Amino acid sequence: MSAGTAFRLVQPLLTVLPRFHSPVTFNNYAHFHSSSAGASATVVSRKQKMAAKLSPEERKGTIDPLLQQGWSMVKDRDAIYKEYMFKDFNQAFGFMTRIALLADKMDHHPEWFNVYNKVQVTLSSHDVNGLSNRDVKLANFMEKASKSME
Ligand code: H2B
Repeated sequence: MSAGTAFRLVQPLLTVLPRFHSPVTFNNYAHFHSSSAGASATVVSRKQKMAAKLSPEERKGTIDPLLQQGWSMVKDRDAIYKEYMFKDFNQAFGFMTRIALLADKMDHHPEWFNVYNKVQVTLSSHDVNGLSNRDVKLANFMEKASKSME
């Protein structure tokens, strides 16, 4: 391989790599393509802002209503917890599937445990080490989804 060919292959990397250090966005990832026409790369940026930890005022409007719906604060941790019970495994796993699709789209994943018809969920935002509006969004979606399984 000539030096010119090698450079053409490596060059897309040089334009892509600095973007991984962007302070305001994360989850940048790159698709690399190579064909007979040469190599190229496309950067896909999901442009998500860092979630901020909820303020005490924000908690009144968002967490308090969840605490009225069976959610509770986790001991020694800024996180919320709820246990859902379903008719059977099919319902429980159907619920989890619906949640998983949104969670992955949000890049915000629940800590959860399932056995048969029981799903125990803990929500917290690891990047801010506490509750953010992503947990509120996911919890409210869980409420809606669990009711629609009834
Ligand atoms: N889920 C939760 N609950 N908190 C996070 O901070 C988080 C996540 N971060 N899912 C995401 C994935 C991060 O680890 C990836 C690399 O984007």
